[in-house]
Amino acid sequence: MAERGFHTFSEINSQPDVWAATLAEFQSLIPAFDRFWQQHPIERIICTGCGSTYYLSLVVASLFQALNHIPTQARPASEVVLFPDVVQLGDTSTLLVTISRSGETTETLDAVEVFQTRAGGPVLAITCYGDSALARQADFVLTASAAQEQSVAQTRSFSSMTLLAEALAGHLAGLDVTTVLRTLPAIARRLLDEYRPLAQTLGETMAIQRFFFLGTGFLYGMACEAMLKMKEMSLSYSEAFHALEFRHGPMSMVDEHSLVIGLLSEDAQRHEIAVLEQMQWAGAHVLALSEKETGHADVARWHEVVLGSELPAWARTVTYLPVLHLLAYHRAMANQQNPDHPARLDAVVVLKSLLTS
Ligand code: F1P
Repeated sequence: MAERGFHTFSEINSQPDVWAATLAEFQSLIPAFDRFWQQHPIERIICTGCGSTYYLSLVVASLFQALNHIPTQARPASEVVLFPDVVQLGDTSTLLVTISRSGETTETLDAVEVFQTRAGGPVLAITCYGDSALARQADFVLTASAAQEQSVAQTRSFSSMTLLAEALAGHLAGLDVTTVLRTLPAIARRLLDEYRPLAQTLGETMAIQRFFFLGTGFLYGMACEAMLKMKEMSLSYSEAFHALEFRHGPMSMVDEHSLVIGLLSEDAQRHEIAVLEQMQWAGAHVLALSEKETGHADVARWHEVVLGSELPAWARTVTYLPVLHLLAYHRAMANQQNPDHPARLDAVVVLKSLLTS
């Protein structure tokens, strides 16, 4: 049996190579995707998934809205199945984007069935398994085959499917995505090498007992995913909020045993930093992930990850993850957990179909 955390650690560190392979796979799928897109005049999109892949749906929806100006909403697959009228499934001009690492999660498969029966629109699947049940149900499949994993918690699979979504939204916006995104593997390598010591130190600081992940815009879904990684891998108290929502109640939980992690945007950074400063005054430790230095290097209990990607905000979205994966991994190890097999979790939730009476 592999050493505790072996798979998670190697999957986190393989992200630069796996991202490069994912971009190459995307490139090879572009001609077929263009044909699919031309056949289906899309006016509206619903993105769906479960757990991590629901959080990825939030990211994908924000990308489609901002880059492609297509009205898009993200819903957990169970909501699509159980509350189709609340979701409003639409008609044949609606595209369902289903996201699932395994392509075998019951609720996600059920959501496709409900959508196909009630709306009749096309289904696009984003998955790591091109031979999965979801892939067979879908009209078009984008795969990140190199990102398949042995660990229960999604790391490189999530980031690689994020990359596919970025590439898709960029391509639909008429951008040469291969050129824009080609520096991402090298950026991930640098971030993993440069910030592993910081992630390890913070992960092993047992005086920190609560983790709060804050993000806005494209980055709210990423904050949710980072929160889930911390919870799943290390069984730690971990929550995610829209950055400015944090003042409206949740901040009452902050004390000197808290780490407040800000995934800083460029557009709203001044407001996000004000929240982090307020939490630092309240005694919290702060970790700011930002494209450029924030000028807080000398502030007590303030730590920083400088992304330095030189990419537009949408393309940079995925770069926030690798260091936060390391943070969750090191806290899991310090908590004597095995991040490869988190307690009470399976890699896929397979249930009796929600549609059977
Ligand atoms: C979704 C998921 C994971 C979660 C857990 C159970 O799987 O909810 O996000 O970490 O392991 O499954 P999938 O549909 O993306 O394969």
